[in-house]
This record gives sequence, C-alpha cells and structure tokens, in this order.
Amino acid sequence: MSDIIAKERNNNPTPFGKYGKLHVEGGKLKGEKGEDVQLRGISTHNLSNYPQYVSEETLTTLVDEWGISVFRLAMYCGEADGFDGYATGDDMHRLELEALIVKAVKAAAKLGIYVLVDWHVLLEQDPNLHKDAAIRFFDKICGLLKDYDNVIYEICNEPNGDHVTWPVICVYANQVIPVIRAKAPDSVILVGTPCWSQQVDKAAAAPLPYPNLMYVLHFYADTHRDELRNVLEEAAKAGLPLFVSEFGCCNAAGDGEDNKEEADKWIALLNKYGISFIAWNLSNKNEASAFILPGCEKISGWKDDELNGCAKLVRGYMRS
Ligand code: IDC
Repeated sequence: MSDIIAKERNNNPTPFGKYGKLHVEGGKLKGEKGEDVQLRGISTHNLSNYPQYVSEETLTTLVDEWGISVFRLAMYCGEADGFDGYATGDDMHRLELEALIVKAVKAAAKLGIYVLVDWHVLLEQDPNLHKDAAIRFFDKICGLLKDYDNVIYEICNEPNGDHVTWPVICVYANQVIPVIRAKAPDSVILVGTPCWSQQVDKAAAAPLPYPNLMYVLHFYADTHRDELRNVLEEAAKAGLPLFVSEFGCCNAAGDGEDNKEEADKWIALLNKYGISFIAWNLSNKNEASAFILPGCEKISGWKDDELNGCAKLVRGYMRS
C-alpha cells in the first residue's frame, strides 16, 4: 500500500515519490517506471546500543540537511560491545528491537525514504549460527511491515572466516529468502558475501536463483583500495546487482584517520555504475567512523562543530 508512504513533502517529490516500489532488473536497482535508482544514505550503529537515533526528529534532519534517501537499521544478531543482540538477548529485548524497526519504518514512510533492515552478522562469522532466530525474526518483521513498500531486507551483514565460503552463505540464504518472500513477495533482498562482504566475485560465479536480489560489498577507504575496487568493477561489468550497504572513510576497524583521497575514488566508482551506498555510522561513539562527536547528546539538528570529519565528507557524497 504505497499510499502510506509520502510521495511529496514541501511541494517536492520524495525519493519514494520519484521511484515508488523498487525492483532489480538487468543487474540494476530500478524504480517503478524502470528507471535506474541509486540510493544514498547512512547506517545506524548497533540498534541495541544506540536506540535514541531511531526517531522522526533524527530522520528529518538526515533527509532535509544531509539529503539521504535510505536509512539502514543495523540490528546485531549477536552480542557486541556488551550489548545483547536479537538472537542472544531475551524476549523483552527482541520486542524492543522489533518496535524500534517499526518506528523507523513509519518515520521513514512519513518522509518518503527507504529503509534497510539489516540482520547484522559480525562476530559470530557464520550466518547459519543464528539461522533459526533469523527465520523467526524475518517472518515476524515482514508480517509487521507488510504494508510498507519502502523496505529492503539485508539477510547477513558480513559473513567472515575461512570456513564461511559462498556455498555456506547460500545454505543460509536458501532458507531465509523464502521466509521473507512469503510475507514480502517481491521485496528487494540484499545478500552479504564472504570475507566481510568483499567477495562479490564468488556470488557472480554462482548467483542465487531468485529475482530481486542484490549482492553486498563493503569497504573502508583507508584499508580497501584498488584491489577491492577492481573486484567491484569486474562484478558490475559482469552484470551482478551490487549494493554497498556499508562503507567508511577510515580503516576497517571503523577508526584511525579518514582517507578522503581513497574515499573519493570509491564514490566516483559507485557513481559511475549507479551503485547505492550507505555510510557507517550514526552515533556519538569515540571512533573515526561515528558521525557525531563524543559528548554531543543531540539526536538531530547537529551543527558542524558537533560533527566528526567523516560526517562532513559523507554529507558531501550524499549530494555529489
Ligand atoms: C564496529 C563499530 C564499533 C564496534 C564494533 C563491534 O564501529 O564501535 O565496537 O563494530 O560491534 C564492519 C561492521 C561494523 C563495524 C565496522 C567498523 O559491519 O559492525 O562496526 N565494520 O569496524 N565491517 C567492517 C568495518
């Protein structure tokens, strides 16, 4: 029911007003009329850790002042930084996380932007470890969000470890994708790739047999350079549908120094192929990838001197 998602605000079409419900065709993300769509946005940090930024007020600033068209909800499935994830916490915590996601989707719908619901696999490496929880989660959340055509699902953030090969990820994907499709029949679904979502070449060699899928590549500009850009470009040339659902301008630990020169090269490449991108992370944690400076507790309307260097770079990329 696309009428619950704003198509216009302040006399201008919203992203959803321009593109409507998305699909994947010929290796590209497309709008309702078949036009190419490149989404640009930002990701939350761990939802269990920083729930305060899931608010209409926050999203309004990000849409109006940063120009985002997609908001990613990073819901860790396992424990991280001392916070329970969806699979490792109790039922109360699961309900809180589900409520946060619904709240975010409703706020995004009011603003006419897209939301990415991310099952954030990280420290547990193999998505199959919490597969049962993932199945329960997607079954429930896709039901709760069935009226919202602005939602994209990401089934495993960053599979990693030598034992987590593409066939291992496919075992998981083959069970989780049908669960999503039962409630959200033609939603766009993103699938993470081996080695922290870098080996899109493995997916290109053996893609999954479902329509409306995209494959994920992540980069951190001060760590990943030409070699990984070449992997991305080869896969793009081969016609693989690609989505960069997370990147940072700093190193792969989410910290260190921003590398503007390398980040600029990445964004130019993504723009060349019209690949959507989402920057990590909306929090005030003391790390280079956090957009807000530590000590600033505001959840919206940040001034430049309350923002970290990467936030200013990212804001520029949104508009580039
Ligand atoms: C990092 C956070 C950091 C946190 C850590 C563990 O920035 O504050 O302590 O996770 O929860 C990723 C992951 C993403 C990482 C990020 C930076 O998807 O969760 O966030 N990163 O390390 N992949 C490559 C880098």
